[in-house]
Amino acid sequence: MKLRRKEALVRFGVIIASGFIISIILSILAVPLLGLWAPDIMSVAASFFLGLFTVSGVGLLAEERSRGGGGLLIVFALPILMALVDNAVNFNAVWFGIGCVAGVIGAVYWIAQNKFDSLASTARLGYKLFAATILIQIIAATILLLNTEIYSTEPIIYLIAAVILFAIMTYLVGRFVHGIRASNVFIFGPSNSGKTLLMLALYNEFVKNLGGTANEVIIAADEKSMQIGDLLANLNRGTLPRSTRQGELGIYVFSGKKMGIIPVSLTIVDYAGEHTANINEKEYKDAISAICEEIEVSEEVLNEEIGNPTYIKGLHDKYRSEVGRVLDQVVLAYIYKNLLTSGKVLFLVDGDHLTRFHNGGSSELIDSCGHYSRIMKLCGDDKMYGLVVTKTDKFYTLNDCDGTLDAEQIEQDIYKEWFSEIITFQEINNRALDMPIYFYATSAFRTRQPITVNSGGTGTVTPRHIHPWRIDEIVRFGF
Ligand SMILES: Nc1nc2c(ncn2[C@@H]2O[C@H](COP(=O)(O)OP(=O)(O)OP(=O)(O)O)[C@@H](O)[C@H]2O)c(=O)[nH]1
Ligand SMILES: [Mg+2]
Repeated sequence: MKLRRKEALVRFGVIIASGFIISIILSILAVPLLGLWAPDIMSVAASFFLGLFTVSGVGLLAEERSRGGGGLLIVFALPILMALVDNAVNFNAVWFGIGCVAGVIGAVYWIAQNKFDSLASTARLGYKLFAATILIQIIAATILLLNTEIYSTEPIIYLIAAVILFAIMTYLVGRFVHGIRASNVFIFGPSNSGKTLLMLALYNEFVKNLGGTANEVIIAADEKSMQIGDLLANLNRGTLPRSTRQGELGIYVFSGKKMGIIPVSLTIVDYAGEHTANINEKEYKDAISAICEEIEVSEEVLNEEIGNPTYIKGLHDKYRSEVGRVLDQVVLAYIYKNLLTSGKVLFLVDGDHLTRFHNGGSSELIDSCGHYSRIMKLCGDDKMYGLVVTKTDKFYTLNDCDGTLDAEQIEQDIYKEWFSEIITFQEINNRALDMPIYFYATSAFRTRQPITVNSGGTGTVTPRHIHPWRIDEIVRFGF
Protein backbone atom coordinates (compact mmCIF):
# COMPACT_ATOMS: atom_id res chain seq x y z
CA MET A 1 0.00 0.00 0.00
CA LYS A 2 1.09 3.54 -0.60
CA LEU A 3 1.58 5.74 2.44
CA ARG A 4 -0.57 8.90 2.48
CA ARG A 5 -2.04 8.15 -0.91
CA LYS A 6 -5.08 10.42 -0.42
CA GLU A 7 -3.21 13.47 0.85
CA ALA A 8 -0.63 13.13 -1.93
CA LEU A 9 -3.48 13.00 -4.48
CA VAL A 10 -5.12 16.14 -3.08
CA ARG A 11 -1.79 17.94 -3.16
CA PHE A 12 -1.23 16.79 -6.71
CA GLY A 13 -4.71 18.14 -7.63
CA VAL A 14 -3.88 21.55 -6.15
CA ILE A 15 -0.59 21.75 -8.08
CA ILE A 16 -2.24 20.77 -11.35
CA ALA A 17 -5.02 23.33 -10.79
CA SER A 18 -2.40 26.03 -10.07
CA GLY A 19 -0.60 25.26 -13.33
CA PHE A 20 -3.88 25.50 -15.23
CA ILE A 21 -4.90 28.82 -13.64
CA ILE A 22 -1.43 30.34 -14.17
CA SER A 23 -1.57 29.30 -17.81
CA ILE A 24 -5.02 30.89 -18.36
CA ILE A 25 -4.00 34.19 -16.75
CA LEU A 26 -0.74 34.23 -18.70
CA SER A 27 -2.62 33.62 -21.95
CA ILE A 28 -4.94 36.55 -21.25
CA LEU A 29 -2.05 38.84 -20.30
CA ALA A 30 0.49 37.81 -22.89
CA VAL A 31 -1.47 37.34 -26.12
CA PRO A 32 -2.13 41.08 -26.74
CA LEU A 33 1.54 41.87 -26.09
CA LEU A 34 2.78 38.98 -28.22
CA GLY A 35 0.72 40.35 -31.10
CA LEU A 36 2.89 43.49 -31.01
CA TRP A 37 6.28 41.88 -31.45
CA ALA A 38 6.59 38.39 -32.79
CA PRO A 39 9.32 38.12 -35.42
CA ASP A 40 9.45 34.80 -37.25
CA ILE A 41 12.38 33.48 -35.30
CA MET A 42 10.54 33.98 -31.99
CA SER A 43 7.39 32.24 -33.26
CA VAL A 44 9.49 29.37 -34.53
CA ALA A 45 11.32 29.03 -31.20
CA ALA A 46 8.20 29.36 -29.04
CA SER A 47 6.24 26.83 -31.15
CA PHE A 48 9.10 24.34 -31.20
CA PHE A 49 9.69 24.45 -27.42
CA LEU A 50 5.95 24.33 -26.72
CA GLY A 51 5.63 21.15 -28.79
CA LEU A 52 8.76 19.69 -27.21
CA PHE A 53 7.80 20.14 -23.57
CA THR A 54 4.15 19.19 -24.09
CA VAL A 55 5.04 15.84 -25.65
CA SER A 56 7.80 15.24 -23.10
CA GLY A 57 5.14 15.88 -20.43
CA VAL A 58 2.95 13.20 -22.01
CA GLY A 59 5.93 10.82 -21.91
CA LEU A 60 6.41 11.53 -18.19
CA LEU A 61 2.91 10.17 -17.53
CA ALA A 62 4.30 6.68 -18.15
CA GLU A 63 6.06 6.48 -14.78
CA GLU A 64 4.56 7.00 -11.38
CA ARG A 65 7.20 9.27 -9.87
CA SER A 66 7.10 11.63 -12.86
CA ARG A 67 3.35 11.51 -13.53
CA GLY A 68 2.52 14.63 -11.50
CA GLY A 69 5.18 16.70 -13.26
CA GLY A 70 4.00 15.46 -16.66
CA GLY A 71 0.41 16.43 -15.79
CA LEU A 72 1.57 19.88 -14.66
CA LEU A 73 3.32 20.56 -17.97
CA ILE A 74 0.35 19.38 -20.01
CA VAL A 75 -2.25 21.48 -18.17
CA PHE A 76 0.08 24.46 -18.45
CA ALA A 77 0.62 23.95 -22.17
CA LEU A 78 -3.01 23.49 -23.26
CA PRO A 79 -4.57 26.94 -22.48
CA ILE A 80 -1.52 28.76 -23.89
CA LEU A 81 -1.53 26.58 -27.00
CA MET A 82 -5.23 27.28 -27.54
CA ALA A 83 -4.78 31.02 -27.01
CA LEU A 84 -1.90 31.17 -29.50
CA VAL A 85 -3.76 29.15 -32.13
CA ASP A 86 -7.06 31.02 -31.60
CA ASN A 87 -5.47 34.43 -31.92
CA ALA A 88 -3.08 33.36 -34.65
CA VAL A 89 -0.13 34.94 -32.82
CA ASN A 90 3.25 33.45 -32.21
CA PHE A 91 2.25 30.08 -33.56
CA ASN A 92 4.02 28.26 -36.33
CA ALA A 93 2.27 24.95 -36.99
CA VAL A 94 5.23 23.39 -38.80
CA TRP A 95 7.68 24.14 -36.01
CA PHE A 96 5.17 23.10 -33.39
CA GLY A 97 4.93 19.77 -35.25
CA ILE A 98 8.73 19.48 -35.40
CA GLY A 99 8.88 20.16 -31.65
CA CYS A 100 6.30 17.42 -31.05
CA VAL A 101 8.26 14.96 -33.18
CA ALA A 102 11.47 15.82 -31.28
CA GLY A 103 9.52 15.26 -28.05
CA VAL A 104 8.25 11.87 -29.27
CA ILE A 105 11.75 10.75 -30.27
CA GLY A 106 13.16 11.85 -26.90
CA ALA A 107 10.30 10.27 -24.96
CA VAL A 108 10.52 6.93 -26.78
CA TYR A 109 14.31 6.84 -26.38
CA TRP A 110 14.35 7.67 -22.67
CA ILE A 111 11.35 5.50 -21.84
CA ALA A 112 12.93 2.54 -23.65
CA GLN A 113 16.07 3.13 -21.57
CA ASN A 114 13.91 3.59 -18.48
CA LYS A 115 15.62 6.92 -17.81
CA PHE A 116 12.82 9.19 -16.75
CA ASP A 117 15.36 11.51 -15.13
CA SER A 118 16.68 12.41 -18.59
CA LEU A 119 13.17 12.77 -20.02
CA ALA A 120 12.28 15.12 -17.15
CA SER A 121 15.42 17.21 -17.82
CA THR A 122 14.40 17.54 -21.49
CA ALA A 123 10.88 18.58 -20.48
CA ARG A 124 12.17 21.16 -17.96
CA LEU A 125 14.60 22.58 -20.50
CA GLY A 126 11.85 22.81 -23.15
CA TYR A 127 9.60 24.64 -20.69
CA LYS A 128 12.34 27.07 -19.62
CA LEU A 129 13.29 27.96 -23.20
CA PHE A 130 9.61 28.47 -24.06
CA ALA A 131 9.17 30.73 -21.02
CA ALA A 132 12.35 32.66 -21.91
CA THR A 133 11.15 33.19 -25.50
CA ILE A 134 7.77 34.50 -24.39
CA LEU A 135 9.34 36.74 -21.73
CA ILE A 136 11.79 38.25 -24.23
CA GLN A 137 8.87 39.00 -26.55
CA ILE A 138 6.77 40.56 -23.79
CA ILE A 139 9.68 42.73 -22.68
CA ALA A 140 10.32 43.88 -26.27
CA ALA A 141 6.60 44.61 -26.78
CA THR A 142 6.46 46.60 -23.54
CA ILE A 143 9.46 48.70 -24.58
CA LEU A 144 7.81 49.32 -27.95
CA LEU A 145 4.62 50.39 -26.25
CA LEU A 146 6.39 52.70 -23.87
CA ASN A 147 8.20 54.37 -26.78
CA THR A 148 5.20 54.81 -29.01
CA GLU A 149 2.35 55.60 -26.66
CA ILE A 150 1.76 58.38 -24.22
CA TYR A 151 3.21 57.15 -20.99
CA SER A 152 1.01 54.49 -19.46
CA THR A 153 1.74 52.11 -16.60
CA GLU A 154 -0.52 49.35 -17.96
CA PRO A 155 2.07 47.45 -20.05
CA ILE A 156 4.52 47.55 -17.14
CA ILE A 157 1.93 46.08 -14.80
CA TYR A 158 1.23 43.34 -17.38
CA LEU A 159 4.91 42.66 -17.68
CA ILE A 160 5.44 42.45 -13.91
CA ALA A 161 2.42 40.13 -13.56
CA ALA A 162 3.74 37.89 -16.35
CA VAL A 163 7.22 37.76 -14.78
CA ILE A 164 5.72 36.80 -11.40
CA LEU A 165 3.51 34.11 -12.95
CA PHE A 166 6.40 32.63 -14.94
CA ALA A 167 8.52 32.71 -11.78
CA ILE A 168 5.85 30.73 -9.86
CA MET A 169 5.44 28.27 -12.72
CA THR A 170 9.22 27.84 -13.08
CA TYR A 171 9.39 27.07 -9.34
CA LEU A 172 6.60 24.48 -9.71
CA VAL A 173 8.33 22.91 -12.71
CA GLY A 174 11.66 22.77 -10.85
CA ARG A 175 10.01 21.28 -7.78
CA PHE A 176 7.64 18.78 -9.37
CA VAL A 177 8.90 17.82 -12.83
CA HIS A 178 11.20 14.96 -11.90
CA GLY A 179 11.87 11.51 -13.12
CA ILE A 180 13.81 8.62 -11.78
CA ARG A 181 16.16 6.16 -13.28
CA ALA A 182 13.47 3.60 -12.78
CA SER A 183 15.41 0.57 -13.93
CA ASN A 184 17.52 0.28 -10.80
CA VAL A 185 16.04 -1.11 -7.63
CA PHE A 186 18.26 -1.55 -4.62
CA ILE A 187 17.26 -3.70 -1.66
CA PHE A 188 18.83 -2.95 1.65
CA GLY A 189 18.34 -4.89 4.84
CA PRO A 190 20.14 -5.60 8.11
CA SER A 191 21.31 -9.03 9.26
CA ASN A 192 18.70 -11.72 9.57
CA SER A 193 16.04 -9.53 7.99
CA GLY A 194 15.28 -12.13 5.33
CA LYS A 195 17.49 -10.87 2.48
CA THR A 196 18.64 -14.25 1.19
CA LEU A 197 15.17 -15.78 1.04
CA LEU A 198 13.67 -12.64 -0.45
CA MET A 199 16.44 -12.69 -3.06
CA LEU A 200 15.55 -16.28 -3.99
CA ALA A 201 11.85 -15.42 -4.18
CA LEU A 202 12.60 -12.44 -6.43
CA TYR A 203 14.86 -14.58 -8.59
CA ASN A 204 11.91 -16.89 -9.10
CA GLU A 205 9.66 -14.02 -10.23
CA PHE A 206 12.34 -12.55 -12.47
CA VAL A 207 13.12 -15.73 -14.33
CA LYS A 208 9.49 -16.77 -14.69
CA ASN A 209 7.84 -13.48 -15.57
CA LEU A 210 10.47 -11.05 -16.85
CA GLY A 211 12.67 -13.28 -19.01
CA GLY A 212 15.32 -12.54 -16.39
CA THR A 213 18.91 -13.58 -15.93
CA ALA A 214 21.11 -13.30 -12.85
CA ASN A 215 24.61 -11.99 -12.38
CA GLU A 216 26.18 -13.00 -9.09
CA VAL A 217 29.28 -11.49 -7.56
CA ILE A 218 30.25 -13.51 -4.54
CA ILE A 219 33.16 -12.94 -2.23
CA ALA A 220 33.41 -15.78 0.26
CA ALA A 221 35.66 -18.60 1.31
CA ASP A 222 33.08 -21.00 -0.07
CA GLU A 223 31.65 -19.09 -3.02
CA LYS A 224 29.61 -22.00 -4.28
CA SER A 225 27.49 -22.11 -1.14
CA MET A 226 26.25 -18.58 -1.83
CA GLN A 227 25.35 -19.17 -5.45
CA ILE A 228 21.65 -19.10 -6.28
CA GLY A 229 21.67 -22.58 -7.80
CA ASP A 230 23.28 -24.02 -4.68
CA LEU A 231 20.96 -22.14 -2.31
CA LEU A 232 17.88 -23.37 -4.20
CA ALA A 233 19.17 -26.94 -4.40
CA ASN A 234 19.82 -26.95 -0.67
CA LEU A 235 16.37 -25.58 0.01
CA ASN A 236 15.00 -28.36 -2.11
CA ARG A 237 16.85 -30.80 0.12
CA GLY A 238 15.24 -29.16 3.12
CA THR A 239 18.12 -26.93 4.22
CA LEU A 240 17.55 -23.24 4.73
CA PRO A 241 20.20 -20.79 3.57
CA ARG A 242 22.80 -20.35 6.25
CA SER A 243 23.43 -16.96 7.75
CA THR A 244 25.86 -14.86 5.77
CA ARG A 245 29.16 -14.74 7.67
CA GLN A 246 31.58 -11.91 8.39
CA GLY A 247 33.88 -11.45 5.43
CA GLU A 248 31.29 -12.66 2.94
CA LEU A 249 29.53 -10.59 0.33
CA GLY A 250 26.95 -11.59 -2.23
CA ILE A 251 25.76 -9.14 -4.87
CA TYR A 252 22.90 -10.49 -6.94
CA VAL A 253 21.86 -8.47 -9.97
CA PHE A 254 18.75 -9.63 -11.82
CA SER A 255 18.17 -8.18 -15.27
CA GLY A 256 15.09 -8.59 -17.36
CA LYS A 257 12.87 -6.89 -19.90
CA LYS A 258 9.51 -5.43 -19.07
CA MET A 259 7.02 -6.10 -21.86
CA GLY A 260 9.91 -7.67 -23.74
CA ILE A 261 11.72 -4.34 -24.37
CA ILE A 262 12.19 -2.05 -21.38
CA PRO A 263 15.32 -3.03 -19.45
CA VAL A 264 14.85 -3.51 -15.74
CA SER A 265 17.29 -4.57 -13.10
CA LEU A 266 17.25 -5.26 -9.43
CA THR A 267 20.18 -5.55 -7.05
CA ILE A 268 20.13 -7.22 -3.70
CA VAL A 269 23.20 -7.34 -1.49
CA ASP A 270 23.71 -10.02 1.08
CA TYR A 271 26.34 -9.35 3.67
CA ALA A 272 26.98 -9.89 7.33
CA GLY A 273 27.28 -7.13 9.87
CA GLU A 274 25.42 -3.95 10.40
CA HIS A 275 25.79 -1.07 8.02
CA THR A 276 22.59 0.86 8.61
CA ALA A 277 24.04 3.14 11.27
CA ASN A 278 27.11 4.25 9.34
CA ILE A 279 25.62 5.06 5.96
CA ASN A 280 26.77 8.64 5.51
CA GLU A 281 29.15 10.64 3.38
CA LYS A 282 31.95 10.76 5.93
CA GLU A 283 31.97 7.00 6.47
CA TYR A 284 31.87 6.56 2.68
CA LYS A 285 34.90 8.80 2.16
CA ASP A 286 36.76 7.07 4.99
CA ALA A 287 35.95 3.71 3.41
CA ILE A 288 37.25 4.84 0.00
CA SER A 289 40.49 6.09 1.62
CA ALA A 290 40.90 2.84 3.55
CA ILE A 291 40.43 0.76 0.37
CA CYS A 292 42.95 2.94 -1.50
CA GLU A 293 45.50 2.46 1.25
CA GLU A 294 45.21 -1.30 0.95
CA ILE A 295 44.84 -1.61 -2.83
CA GLU A 296 46.74 0.27 -5.52
CA VAL A 297 43.92 2.16 -7.13
CA SER A 298 43.18 5.87 -7.40
CA GLU A 299 40.41 7.42 -5.30
CA GLU A 300 38.78 8.93 -8.43
CA VAL A 301 38.50 5.56 -10.16
CA LEU A 302 37.22 3.90 -7.01
CA ASN A 303 34.69 6.64 -6.43
CA GLU A 304 33.45 6.22 -9.99
CA GLU A 305 33.35 2.43 -10.07
CA ILE A 306 32.70 1.15 -6.57
CA GLY A 307 28.95 0.86 -7.22
CA ASN A 308 29.54 -1.50 -10.14
CA PRO A 309 29.45 -5.23 -9.23
CA THR A 310 31.62 -6.21 -12.19
CA TYR A 311 34.32 -3.82 -11.01
CA ILE A 312 34.20 -5.30 -7.52
CA LYS A 313 34.51 -8.76 -9.01
CA GLY A 314 37.56 -7.64 -11.04
CA LEU A 315 39.11 -6.06 -7.95
CA HIS A 316 38.54 -9.22 -5.95
CA ASP A 317 40.03 -11.43 -8.66
CA LYS A 318 43.15 -9.26 -8.81
CA TYR A 319 43.64 -8.38 -5.13
CA ARG A 320 42.00 -11.27 -3.31
CA SER A 321 43.67 -10.96 0.08
CA GLU A 322 43.69 -7.13 0.09
CA VAL A 323 39.96 -7.00 -0.66
CA GLY A 324 39.45 -9.52 2.12
CA ARG A 325 41.14 -7.14 4.58
CA VAL A 326 38.92 -4.18 3.66
CA LEU A 327 35.75 -6.06 2.77
CA ASP A 328 33.66 -4.17 5.31
CA GLN A 329 34.67 -0.89 3.71
CA VAL A 330 34.00 -2.27 0.22
CA VAL A 331 30.50 -3.32 1.31
CA LEU A 332 29.79 0.03 2.92
CA ALA A 333 31.02 2.02 -0.10
CA TYR A 334 29.10 -0.24 -2.47
CA ILE A 335 25.87 0.15 -0.51
CA TYR A 336 26.28 3.92 -0.13
CA LYS A 337 26.90 4.42 -3.84
CA ASN A 338 23.95 2.25 -4.86
CA LEU A 339 21.59 3.94 -2.45
CA LEU A 340 22.44 7.26 -4.08
CA THR A 341 22.25 6.13 -7.69
CA SER A 342 19.29 3.73 -7.69
CA GLY A 343 15.87 5.00 -8.72
CA LYS A 344 14.04 2.89 -6.20
CA VAL A 345 15.11 1.68 -2.80
CA LEU A 346 13.50 -1.01 -0.67
CA PHE A 347 14.28 -1.17 3.04
CA LEU A 348 13.68 -4.46 4.81
CA VAL A 349 12.12 -4.53 8.25
CA ASP A 350 12.63 -7.82 10.07
CA GLY A 351 9.21 -9.34 10.78
CA ASP A 352 10.71 -10.96 13.90
CA HIS A 353 10.61 -7.52 15.54
CA LEU A 354 6.82 -7.62 15.33
CA THR A 355 6.55 -11.11 16.81
CA ARG A 356 8.35 -9.84 19.91
CA PHE A 357 7.11 -6.29 19.79
CA HIS A 358 6.76 -5.89 23.56
CA ASN A 359 9.93 -7.79 24.16
CA GLY A 360 12.47 -5.45 22.63
CA GLY A 361 11.02 -5.56 19.12
CA SER A 362 9.59 -2.06 19.30
CA SER A 363 13.00 -0.58 20.18
CA GLU A 364 14.50 -2.37 17.17
CA LEU A 365 11.74 -0.91 14.98
CA ILE A 366 12.33 2.61 16.31
CA ASP A 367 16.03 2.18 15.56
CA SER A 368 15.59 0.74 12.02
CA CYS A 369 12.94 3.27 10.97
CA GLY A 370 15.10 6.11 12.35
CA HIS A 371 18.01 5.00 10.18
CA TYR A 372 15.79 4.48 7.14
CA SER A 373 14.25 7.91 7.50
CA ARG A 374 17.73 9.43 7.69
CA ILE A 375 18.87 7.47 4.63
CA MET A 376 15.78 8.65 2.71
CA LYS A 377 16.76 12.23 3.45
CA LEU A 378 20.31 11.52 2.36
CA CYS A 379 19.20 9.93 -0.92
CA GLY A 380 16.73 12.69 -1.78
CA ASP A 381 13.12 12.88 -2.93
CA ASP A 382 13.87 12.01 -6.54
CA LYS A 383 13.30 8.34 -5.78
CA MET A 384 10.62 5.90 -4.81
CA TYR A 385 10.97 4.08 -1.52
CA GLY A 386 9.42 1.01 -0.02
CA LEU A 387 9.40 -0.40 3.50
CA VAL A 388 9.12 -4.17 3.37
CA VAL A 389 8.12 -6.13 6.44
CA THR A 390 9.42 -9.69 5.97
CA LYS A 391 8.34 -13.02 7.53
CA THR A 392 4.67 -12.02 7.67
CA ASP A 393 3.72 -15.72 7.95
CA LYS A 394 5.14 -15.62 11.47
CA PHE A 395 2.37 -13.38 12.76
CA TYR A 396 -0.44 -13.82 10.20
CA THR A 397 -2.14 -16.83 8.71
CA LEU A 398 -1.67 -16.22 5.03
CA ASN A 399 -3.11 -19.40 3.55
CA ASP A 400 -6.52 -17.95 2.90
CA CYS A 401 -5.44 -14.61 1.57
CA ASP A 402 -4.95 -14.69 -2.14
CA GLY A 403 -6.66 -11.52 -3.22
CA THR A 404 -4.90 -8.18 -3.32
CA LEU A 405 -7.61 -6.68 -1.14
CA ASP A 406 -6.98 -9.14 1.67
CA ALA A 407 -3.28 -8.53 1.40
CA GLU A 408 -3.76 -4.76 1.53
CA GLN A 409 -5.96 -5.27 4.58
CA ILE A 410 -3.15 -7.16 6.28
CA GLU A 411 -0.75 -4.33 5.46
CA GLN A 412 -3.23 -1.82 6.88
CA ASP A 413 -3.54 -3.91 10.05
CA ILE A 414 0.23 -4.19 10.49
CA TYR A 415 0.59 -0.48 9.88
CA LYS A 416 -2.07 0.37 12.46
CA GLU A 417 -1.26 -2.23 15.08
CA TRP A 418 2.53 -1.96 15.18
CA PHE A 419 3.86 0.95 13.20
CA SER A 420 1.48 3.69 14.33
CA GLU A 421 3.25 3.58 17.71
CA ILE A 422 6.72 3.97 16.21
CA ILE A 423 7.59 7.65 16.19
CA THR A 424 10.46 7.29 13.70
CA PHE A 425 8.05 5.52 11.35
CA GLN A 426 5.75 8.53 11.69
CA GLU A 427 8.62 10.64 10.40
CA ILE A 428 8.82 8.39 7.34
CA ASN A 429 5.06 8.74 7.00
CA ASN A 430 5.48 12.53 6.99
CA ARG A 431 8.06 12.25 4.23
CA ALA A 432 5.48 10.38 2.14
CA LEU A 433 3.87 13.71 1.21
CA ASP A 434 6.98 14.73 -0.72
CA MET A 435 7.96 11.42 -2.26
CA PRO A 436 6.19 8.12 -2.96
CA ILE A 437 6.76 5.68 -0.11
CA TYR A 438 5.16 2.25 -0.08
CA PHE A 439 4.58 -0.13 2.75
CA TYR A 440 4.57 -3.87 2.07
CA ALA A 441 4.30 -7.06 4.02
CA THR A 442 5.89 -10.12 2.42
CA SER A 443 6.75 -13.70 3.15
CA ALA A 444 8.91 -16.30 1.52
CA PHE A 445 6.71 -19.05 2.94
CA ARG A 446 3.04 -18.39 2.48
CA THR A 447 2.22 -21.57 4.34
CA ARG A 448 3.32 -21.19 7.90
CA GLN A 449 5.69 -24.00 8.75
CA PRO A 450 7.75 -24.76 11.79
CA ILE A 451 11.35 -23.87 11.07
CA THR A 452 13.95 -25.50 13.25
CA VAL A 453 17.33 -23.93 13.32
CA ASN A 454 20.25 -25.87 14.70
CA SER A 455 23.34 -24.40 16.30
CA GLY A 456 25.25 -24.32 13.01
CA GLY A 457 22.80 -21.79 11.64
CA THR A 458 21.34 -24.20 9.12
CA GLY A 459 18.10 -25.97 9.65
CA THR A 460 15.35 -27.99 8.15
CA VAL A 461 12.07 -26.73 6.98
CA THR A 462 9.11 -28.71 5.77
CA PRO A 463 8.41 -26.63 2.63
CA ARG A 464 11.21 -27.33 0.21
CA HIS A 465 10.29 -24.49 -2.06
CA ILE A 466 9.94 -20.81 -1.76
CA HIS A 467 6.21 -20.20 -1.60
CA PRO A 468 6.11 -16.45 -1.96
CA TRP A 469 3.44 -14.12 -0.71
CA ARG A 470 3.25 -10.52 -1.99
CA ILE A 471 6.62 -10.88 -3.72
CA ASP A 472 4.90 -10.07 -7.04
CA GLU A 473 3.94 -6.75 -5.44
CA ILE A 474 7.63 -6.03 -4.81
CA VAL A 475 8.34 -6.76 -8.47
CA ARG A 476 5.46 -4.47 -9.44
CA PHE A 477 6.96 -1.72 -7.25
CA GLY A 478 10.18 -2.05 -9.19
CA PHE A 479 8.71 -2.10 -12.65
N1 LIG B 1 8.85 -17.90 8.60
C1 LIG B 1 9.65 -17.22 7.81
N2 LIG B 1 10.96 -17.16 8.09
C2 LIG B 1 11.76 -16.45 7.29
C3 LIG B 1 11.26 -15.75 6.15
N3 LIG B 1 12.30 -15.12 5.56
C4 LIG B 1 13.38 -15.40 6.30
N4 LIG B 1 13.07 -16.20 7.33
C5 LIG B 1 13.97 -16.73 8.35
O1 LIG B 1 14.74 -15.65 8.87
C6 LIG B 1 16.10 -16.03 9.02
C7 LIG B 1 16.96 -15.09 8.20
O2 LIG B 1 16.64 -15.22 6.84
P1 LIG B 1 17.70 -14.92 5.70
O3 LIG B 1 16.96 -14.95 4.42
O4 LIG B 1 18.88 -15.78 5.85
O5 LIG B 1 18.04 -13.43 6.10
P2 LIG B 1 19.37 -12.60 5.80
O6 LIG B 1 18.99 -11.17 5.92
O7 LIG B 1 20.00 -13.05 4.56
O8 LIG B 1 20.23 -13.00 7.04
P3 LIG B 1 21.83 -12.94 7.19
O9 LIG B 1 22.44 -13.57 6.00
O10 LIG B 1 22.06 -13.76 8.44
O11 LIG B 1 22.18 -11.52 7.37
C8 LIG B 1 16.19 -17.49 8.58
O12 LIG B 1 16.11 -18.28 9.72
C9 LIG B 1 14.96 -17.68 7.74
O13 LIG B 1 14.45 -18.98 7.81
C10 LIG B 1 9.86 -15.84 5.89
O14 LIG B 1 9.33 -15.27 4.95
N5 LIG B 1 9.13 -16.59 6.74
MG1 LIG C 1 21.84 -13.86 4.08
